Amino acid sequence: MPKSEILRKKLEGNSIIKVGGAFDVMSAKLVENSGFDAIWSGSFAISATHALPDASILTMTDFLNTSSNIVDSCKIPVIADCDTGFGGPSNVAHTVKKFESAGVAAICIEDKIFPKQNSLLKNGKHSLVSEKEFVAKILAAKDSKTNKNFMIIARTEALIAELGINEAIKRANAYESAGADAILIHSKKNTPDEIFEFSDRWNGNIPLVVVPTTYPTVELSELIQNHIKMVIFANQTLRVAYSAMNNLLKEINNSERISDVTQQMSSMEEIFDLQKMYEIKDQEKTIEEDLKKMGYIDE
Ligand code: SPV
Ligand code: MG
Repeated sequence: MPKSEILRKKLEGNSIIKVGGAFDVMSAKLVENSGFDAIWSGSFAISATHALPDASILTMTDFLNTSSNIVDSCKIPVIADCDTGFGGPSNVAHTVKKFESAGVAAICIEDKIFPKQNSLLKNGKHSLVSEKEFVAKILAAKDSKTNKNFMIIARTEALIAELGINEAIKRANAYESAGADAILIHSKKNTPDEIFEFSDRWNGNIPLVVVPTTYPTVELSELIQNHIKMVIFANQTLRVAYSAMNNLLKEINNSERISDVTQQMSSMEEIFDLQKMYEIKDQEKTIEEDLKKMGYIDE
């Protein structure tokens, strides 16, 4: 079954969908192997791997390359964070074409002004485009897609911009009417209260998606009770990778021998497994047998 169909079926099902954040193929494989439903290829984490700000600095092609590599190596659906859609409606249309043909299951676009800054940046620039301008982007996205299961997740930053619940509801309604397949409602508060007030007051029919980075004590059961259909753990993999590497490097640099840090690392075997090293060995054997049969190698 195509990955876009897998994701759509899951969204129509009863369980909450758990999405793990990834920033490259290795982290995406770990998300998949840990049993998550889908992979989030997020702008914050991918920008961080280039040591660049999450501020529309990397290009559409940079994000596409990462998502496309992940799609090629993973079986579960990939949801690509496409920021503001990299420009106006024509840029969104082009983005949809490229991500859809790369095998991505869904893209997420947000109603911030380009260039955007990360939603959780203190004193960040969080201005929004008008509702009409963002509706035009959703219309362009819908018009450009060819696979009916490919999804457009519309993300409103109304709460990030501190415009209040009424504005968030108004925009979410407009985005649903324009044909969005789901609404991502984002918050930078350290409790889920405004998210739950939003979900309580919203009467739409499409699923709600959240990213609980700043309210991490929220429990899965509370999200379910409050009609949240998808939860994205956007950046925890990036942050743990950063801290694990940083701690290890400090220790190695202060140590006489690397055996001091062996316990903290994966084994070589685990990495061979990830990179399918033994498939190459099997392939070599098959080729050798064929070469023997063909008389190139003596039996
Ligand atoms: C990302 O992971 O890139 C996101 C979520 O868009 S946030 O960093 O909270 O903006
Ligand atoms: Mg992002």
